[in-house]
Amino acid sequence: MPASSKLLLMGLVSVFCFSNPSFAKNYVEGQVIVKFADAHNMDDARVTLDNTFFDVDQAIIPENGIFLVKPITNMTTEQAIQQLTHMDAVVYAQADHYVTKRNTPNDPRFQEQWGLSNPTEGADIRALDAWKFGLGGKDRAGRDIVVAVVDGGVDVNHEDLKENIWVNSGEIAGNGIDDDGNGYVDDVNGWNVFDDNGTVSADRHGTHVAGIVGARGDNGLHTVGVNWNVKIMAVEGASGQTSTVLKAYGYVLKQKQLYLETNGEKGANVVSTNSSFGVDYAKCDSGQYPAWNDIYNEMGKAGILSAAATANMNVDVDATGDVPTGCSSDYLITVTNTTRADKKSSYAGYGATTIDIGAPGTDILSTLPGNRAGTLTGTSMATPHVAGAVAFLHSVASEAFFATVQANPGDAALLVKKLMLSSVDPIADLDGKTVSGGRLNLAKAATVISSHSSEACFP
Ligand SMILES: [Ca+2]
Ligand SMILES: [Ca+2]
Ligand SMILES: [Ca+2]
Repeated sequence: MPASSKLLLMGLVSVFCFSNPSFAKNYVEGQVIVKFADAHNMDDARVTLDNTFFDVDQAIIPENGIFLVKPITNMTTEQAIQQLTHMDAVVYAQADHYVTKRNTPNDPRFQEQWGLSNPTEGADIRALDAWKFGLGGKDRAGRDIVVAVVDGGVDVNHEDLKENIWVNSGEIAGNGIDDDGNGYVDDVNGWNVFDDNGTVSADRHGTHVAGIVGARGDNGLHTVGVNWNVKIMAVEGASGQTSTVLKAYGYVLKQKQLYLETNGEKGANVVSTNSSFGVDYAKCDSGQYPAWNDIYNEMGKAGILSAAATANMNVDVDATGDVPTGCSSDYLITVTNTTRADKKSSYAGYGATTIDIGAPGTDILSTLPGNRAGTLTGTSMATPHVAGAVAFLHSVASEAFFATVQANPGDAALLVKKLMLSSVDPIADLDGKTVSGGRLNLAKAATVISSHSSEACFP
């Protein structure tokens, strides 16, 4: 399409893109629920509507005179309600509104998870409202959505995580053979870079992070993640040397590329990585750290948006530098830590051009090794809210967004980032200190991504 046509199309489409969703029709067009005064079966109801512009479609509760009525001429539902309401035989007429299941999880410690939902105080990511759109897990084609937790390991046997741990279906555990031929022997749930094998450690930090992304929801146990359902790939290799981290990301990239090349037969449908490690005071774009932007760009082109935690110090990363959160790759989304008072933590980095977004990271309850749960604080806890959100948004996205995922996964990754940054709740303490000026609002982002009808609709 010539650029001028595309611009024109964008102009036309954008008219429909950013209407407040609360103004969208919340009822079924072309049908009305009617209560008749004296009609208690289909025949009587039909007789009542003889010589009108309406017909009875269904008996709802005929004993109480309640039926579903449809206009037989061209009129809006509003006009139909108005006309029906004025008939003597009609007690009332109302629209057939959509009813949403209220998805409040039964996990016993959910009430303590202020970062997900805290209606009285705010400062949360509005997870309860987001879960009206879905609970995470699969994309529109029913394919598992995977988040790679690159950390010190994950307790893959934790009772609140094990159902949400990624399993490499082509790999047989413990037989010393690379059954799926992906270059990694016995990589059943991920990879351990330190030991060069498929056995990941039950690390405290990584287990907490994994639970924020996706502790199993509504299973009556412990906590709930941003996603009730998701697949977590455990990649152990988050410290030591840059080469260690590159091997960890290399595993993730390989699995996603295999997934794309084999149309899902092999590999894993990774859409985000979570990383909370780095090199303090390092200037990523100084020319001394080219491997970092390179790996984020390569993963990004394969459709992986990488969430990275900035420094746990009250420093301006724009000035001091930080690797990776000062790196310029478009496929990085960099995160600082917000508190229950909806302020930036005084122990967290910031940067008007380098740090993208805030997310709850102070006193965050999540899973800990040995079937436990507990509270930790840091940018490390903020970031998995964002990595988890990326996965969640893929699970509730519109058909148009999914078409982009299939045609160009890299574009889709960038769209998710733009969408998340443009749908934050602005908070004063992040104004001028982050790119977005706000804290993640999952519900707002879910509303936008689930309803957009065209790529041109994205900001
Ligand atoms: Ca393998
Ligand atoms: Ca094997
Ligand atoms: Ca749970």
